[in-house]
Amino acid sequence: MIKEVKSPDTERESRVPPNQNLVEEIPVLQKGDIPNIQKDDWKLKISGSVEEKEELTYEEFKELPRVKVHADIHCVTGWTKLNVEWEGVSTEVLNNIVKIKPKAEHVMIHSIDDYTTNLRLEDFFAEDVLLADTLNNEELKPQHGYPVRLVLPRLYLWKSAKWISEVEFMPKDRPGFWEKRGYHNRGDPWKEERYSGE
Ligand SMILES: Nc1nc2c(c(=O)[nH]1)N[C@H]1C(S)=C(S)[C@@H](COP(=O)(O)O)O[C@H]1N2
Ligand SMILES: [Mo]
Repeated sequence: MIKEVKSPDTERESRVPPNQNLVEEIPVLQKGDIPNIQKDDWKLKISGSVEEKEELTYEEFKELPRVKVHADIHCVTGWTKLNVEWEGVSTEVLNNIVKIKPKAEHVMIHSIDDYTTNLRLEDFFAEDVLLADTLNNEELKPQHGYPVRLVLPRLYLWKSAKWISEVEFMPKDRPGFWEKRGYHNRGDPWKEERYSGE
């Protein structure tokens, strides 16, 4: 049986965060070109503050326990899409693959297009966070992160890195691509954490 999770924000009475507008289709946004990744060339490194680094192939990733997450998504540019179904591997499963050192408090996600995004461990390991390979019951399309993207439904979508290649556990926080460019370090849409200093 595949585990099913409802992102807690989908149970709110009012599901649209302040100053967001509903869309029907999920827009496609990234900093550059959409990379063309062959699944046999893809690997996921798990590095940084871990006892032993690991590297998963696509085949190994596909054998991990799976989860389905029902969620809404919110982009800092102002759109919200309700009722999205993601499927893949819960971030919690990484704890069965590596032993994370107690000093680790943050994580940096690295992507093939040199995109990065930083997260607190408690956000990264929330129950509705997953490494997704499926969107609305179809294999992820290249423009949405094929073969695997991170999904954090409770933070603005820039935190949900597409085309991920490495999960780096860190004792000290560092800003990622957008966080270096003035976006908020955390990005909670309900608090409108759009830009730093707000
Ligand atoms: N690797 C990578 N992931 C990324 C980005 C990017 O430029 N590169 N852009 C982010 C931003 S700003 C947004 S809004 C979402 C868009 O995801 P979508 O195209 O699936 O809607 O991807 C996020 N993940
Ligand atoms: Mo974005």
